Amino acid sequence: MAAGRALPLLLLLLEPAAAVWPQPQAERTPAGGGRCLLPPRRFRFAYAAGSAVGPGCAVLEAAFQRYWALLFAAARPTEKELPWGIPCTQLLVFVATPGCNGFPSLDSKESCLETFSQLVGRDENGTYYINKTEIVDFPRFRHRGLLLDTSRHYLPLRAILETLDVMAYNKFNVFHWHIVDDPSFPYESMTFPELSKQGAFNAMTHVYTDSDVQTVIEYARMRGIRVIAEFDTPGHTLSWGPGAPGLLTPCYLDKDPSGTYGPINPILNSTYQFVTSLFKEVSTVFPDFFLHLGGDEVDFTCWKSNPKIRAFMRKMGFGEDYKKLESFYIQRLLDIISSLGKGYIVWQEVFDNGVKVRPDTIIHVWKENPKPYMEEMANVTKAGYRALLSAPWYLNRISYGQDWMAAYQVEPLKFGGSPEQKDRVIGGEACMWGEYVDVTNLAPRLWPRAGAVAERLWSNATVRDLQDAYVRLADFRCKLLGRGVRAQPLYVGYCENEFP
Ligand code: CP6
Repeated sequence: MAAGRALPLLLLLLEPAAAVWPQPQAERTPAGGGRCLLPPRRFRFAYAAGSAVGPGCAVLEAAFQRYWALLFAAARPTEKELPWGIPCTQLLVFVATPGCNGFPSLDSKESCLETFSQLVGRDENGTYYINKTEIVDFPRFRHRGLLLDTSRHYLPLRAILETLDVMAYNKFNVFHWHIVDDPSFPYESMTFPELSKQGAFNAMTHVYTDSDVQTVIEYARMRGIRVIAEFDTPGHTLSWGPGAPGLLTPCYLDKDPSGTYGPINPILNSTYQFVTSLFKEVSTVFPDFFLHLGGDEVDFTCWKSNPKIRAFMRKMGFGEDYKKLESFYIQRLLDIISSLGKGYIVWQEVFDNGVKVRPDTIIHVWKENPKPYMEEMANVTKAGYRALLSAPWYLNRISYGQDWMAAYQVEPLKFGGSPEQKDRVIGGEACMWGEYVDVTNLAPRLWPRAGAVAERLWSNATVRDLQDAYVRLADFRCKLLGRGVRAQPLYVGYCENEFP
């Protein structure tokens, strides 16, 4: 994936159209066909005449270098050029809109050297070639995300960066970083260092320092990928407790505190002072306009057991409806985030519980029951909110057989609703929750299965043929092996370049 702000790519390039994953919007072999050869030592990327972006654009220059290396990784330095055939010595890149070194955003146009790289083949003599192909390529949905969970298991920086590489190969453009949760708090906060000191699995080795976070954001930016951090509250916060005394609700057994803790305590002013300071920091560390605020799976048992919370419920006239208490917390949180100048994404419960949210809120649909997720997509968009789909794309779930097919067959707009409602579906995310995943099995569990989601979100709605997808995805998986990614097999078969 090359620049943030570039045009929908039109590659006019010099036999059967090569397999590209995800499938471009249009791909055609011109009459007469033809092939040109790419001499590794002479081949270069360059800017086309009239391009709004030229030499000095760091994002593109870096992409040129990466893709040159990817294309010719296997070329021997001494390789002599073959005297026959038409050589193609440059790929001219034309970028229609100026601007180059900013951060990608929801409105960025995207252009891809990736497509070009997948069209390059190598013949029996080891000569690189590309068949004459016309490609028009642009995404169907603007938000194509992948969630990684670094709380259930810590993922080393290297594993995150490698995942960003493979995301770019798949044209994913959002890294949803579910960075903290109940089991551990690996985010090293400058304002509240005790959070990771007390809450990380290991405060020396299993933390993300400010420099680590900056590395991730910059590495992603160079690949046209946004980083959206999730600090999930008020539930899923057990690991916050030790480093933030008084933040969590003490649970009671009959008349006495039981020693265990529940969700964030929503009835104390100190809670809101704390979240204001924390999110002030988080919103400057993560440059994306959006923060993910979670809001899912709040367990009311502990709140119900606590006499002070029950007294507060009475005072507020909430009766026995703890969803009202949850909404009370979330609304105050959302006001804080708005005052920090950020937009927010929340899990669907926030919408389901009737919290008053800003009209530009994005609702993240993840539940498969009690309501079918497509009904939820219809409801969310009917209420005027933008929606993100994840419910059918839980890659942490595994089963025997080719489960990528079910993910592939999802049609995100297949719900009853107006065209305006359909326009509010901005995309979706594949989720890799971390309960059973760490650095040892992350790559094979993600790839190529996440590719099914990538194609559904990138390619035209008409691209749904399973047999065709199988052939291209199996081929793409072999390309991933060639690029050093431990992608698991789809089914029976082999690759020319099995993993080194
Ligand atoms: N953690 C958080 C989780 C999950 C969610 N939120 C989750 C729920 C069900 C499945 C997988 C993950 N582990 N914070 C739900 C959004 Cl199957």
